[in-house]
Amino acid sequence: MKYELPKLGYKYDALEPFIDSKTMEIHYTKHHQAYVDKLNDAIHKPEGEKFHNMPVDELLKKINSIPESIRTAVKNHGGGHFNHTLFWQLLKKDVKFGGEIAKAIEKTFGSFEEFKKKFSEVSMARFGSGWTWLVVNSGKLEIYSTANQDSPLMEGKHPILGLDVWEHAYYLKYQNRRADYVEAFFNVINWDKVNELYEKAE
Ligand code: MN3
Repeated sequence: MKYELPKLGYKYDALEPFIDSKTMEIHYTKHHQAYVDKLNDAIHKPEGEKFHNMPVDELLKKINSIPESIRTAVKNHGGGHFNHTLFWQLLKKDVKFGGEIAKAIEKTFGSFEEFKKKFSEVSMARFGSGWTWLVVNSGKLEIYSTANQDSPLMEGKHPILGLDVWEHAYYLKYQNRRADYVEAFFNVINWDKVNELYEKAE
């Protein structure tokens, strides 16, 4: 089995003006494609044979049983493939904040505004490249950040919302202004998808 770039499901300009068309195109066709290609290269080495037909989320959950010679490549590129596949599905304009996840966020963080503040602070505090996550960890909501393409799945956490804070995700439009990009992200969160993932994660 070869890992493949999943269908995006919307046009590159669907998230304008918050995430621009050119960034979407390059991010999806170049960056995500490269993670897919390099994951295929790693897993198709002889020592990866046992793992050939394993879905990418399973690879990440079992990262410590992957042979050491290919483990870093699987972590980086498998993580990149999984994280981006999730990220594309989490983006949509004009979706209302609501449902069970809204209740859980208000209960955990006090209010939507407090949640947004914490999520933004964690996004700004990531030095270099990484992701900000809202995860379900042992039944509880948690905001935290991972470096590089590390996935919450590797720690047994269930990601239900994620933000790519690598410069490649925002530099064309926002240059060094990560805070503006994070603010813009809050206009394109697909809360329906977050709700679906939240209900499955419980
Ligand atoms: Mn990216």
